[in-house]
Amino acid sequence: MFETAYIGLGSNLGNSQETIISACKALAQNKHIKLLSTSSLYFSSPMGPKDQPDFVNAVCNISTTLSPNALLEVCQSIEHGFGRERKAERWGPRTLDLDILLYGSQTITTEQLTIPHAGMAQREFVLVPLFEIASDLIMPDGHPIAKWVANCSLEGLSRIR
Ligand code: A4P
Ligand code: MG
Repeated sequence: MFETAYIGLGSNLGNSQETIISACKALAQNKHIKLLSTSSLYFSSPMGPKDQPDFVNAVCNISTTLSPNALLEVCQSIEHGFGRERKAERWGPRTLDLDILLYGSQTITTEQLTIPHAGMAQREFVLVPLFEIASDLIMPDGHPIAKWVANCSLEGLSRIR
């Protein structure tokens, strides 16, 4: 069974723009994943500790036969392949972060996974690229994504390409 999922990509160490583009290609190369669309790249001011470089963020839309947990494993192995080291500091700098934002219309709360991704409702660097590629999306609370975008601050966000 194919499910539609949205993945949020973020990077603020190394060549972040190249990393994000390559990570989308890596997702597309998985035989259980079809890459449907990718947003523009955006610069965004760091959420959390401010003494770190700006992030590059994007969102992509995939269709997949992988279960949510299997998709998480694929995402983590791609992060690892791009040199991601997990550090103790919360919200610190990273070469690549892949978050599963939405998986079909499922709500998941397990130790490994929270879907919809926690905090996405307040994150302009998630909502704006998501809106760009899925402007008609109905969010899990039943509201259109446009309403979520209207309710978040767009400060510190700029489209790159
Ligand atoms: N996990 C739970 N739910 C999910 C999900 N939906 N997708 C678990 C992916 N992973 C999920 O993640 C920690 C654990 O979350 C995983 O083992 C997985 O089982 P992580 O990637 O190791 O740690 P993290 O990303 O540092 O932690 P956290 O709290 O998820 O951080 P966020 O929320 O990803 O935020 N500022 C800007 N401008 N742009 C950014 O992209 N990103 C962060 C990180 C901070 N500030 C930012 C940005
Ligand atoms: Mg993460």
